[in-house]
Amino acid sequence: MNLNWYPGHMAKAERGILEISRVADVIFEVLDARIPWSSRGDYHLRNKPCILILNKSDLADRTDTGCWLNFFNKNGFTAFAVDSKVNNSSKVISAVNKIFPKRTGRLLSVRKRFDCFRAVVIGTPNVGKSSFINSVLGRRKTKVENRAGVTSQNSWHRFGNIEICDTPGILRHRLGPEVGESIAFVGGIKSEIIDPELVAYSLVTRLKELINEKYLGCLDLSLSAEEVIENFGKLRNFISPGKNVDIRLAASVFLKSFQDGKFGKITLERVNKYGNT
Ligand SMILES: Nc1nc2c(ncn2[C@@H]2O[C@H](COP(=O)(O)OP(=O)(O)OP(=O)(O)O)[C@@H](O)[C@H]2O)c(=O)[nH]1
Ligand SMILES: [Mg+2]
Repeated sequence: MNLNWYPGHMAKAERGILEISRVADVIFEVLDARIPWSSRGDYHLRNKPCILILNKSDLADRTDTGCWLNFFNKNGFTAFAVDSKVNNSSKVISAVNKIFPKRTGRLLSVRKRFDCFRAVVIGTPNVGKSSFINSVLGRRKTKVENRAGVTSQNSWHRFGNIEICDTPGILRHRLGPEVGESIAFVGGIKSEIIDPELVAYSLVTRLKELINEKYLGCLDLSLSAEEVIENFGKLRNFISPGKNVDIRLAASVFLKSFQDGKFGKITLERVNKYGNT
């Protein structure tokens, strides 16, 4: 699958993140819990402390999420899992307290306008950065949509004595094909620049590698990727005027169904393949 992973505006967005990190006390890097490896940016943002947040944990396999948290924690990160559909303020306060035990305790209690703590939220497009900020603020302050590239500029928000900055999603410059595929599977690459059929076939292939059972819901994984998508289209009655299955539509709906968790809680990357624990 050959996609243009790195559209021109990404270089600008990446420079923007480097610039904003200058004023950060801490970076919150939001990952998609279904692809913790591929959604990691590995940016070196002025050596600021970085907290990893495995978001969309409600859509990921609970055991895999536990393994990834162990892996990251063992490798020196503070990492925790969240579902941004619920309030996450206490998780953020305890993670920040862990990194800055003295300073934050004082900052959170004093609540003075200029005595604040700055957190910059970064991550791959569509991982849920803006949703995560809303879940910390307890209010819908940032724009959230289910597509990559919704946030186009930095915006600061206040939560007690924490100032928290939302930023546009960024993609790493050199993505290997497998990383790029993973990001496409969870909707992190603009739909205009992907071929839904190729992405859907690759996703079926990934699911076949991961899942030992023959069936995943209505999907018979013993069939070829093309047959799985064709059958999915037949089941949904996506028939084009020539009486054939509308494969493009079937592939698009298949991807959306996976992204919305309709096939269950599935993590697409296992820690034992990527990291030595
Ligand atoms: N199920 C579930 N959906 C989530 C969660 N967090 C975010 N979403 C959904 O994911 C989609 C993207 O969320 P955003 O917050 O806009 O993601 P973003 O990272 O800010 O995206 P960009 O600004 O485009 O980079 C939206 O449809 C959210 O409702 C979560 O924890 N669980
Ligand atoms: Mg956003």
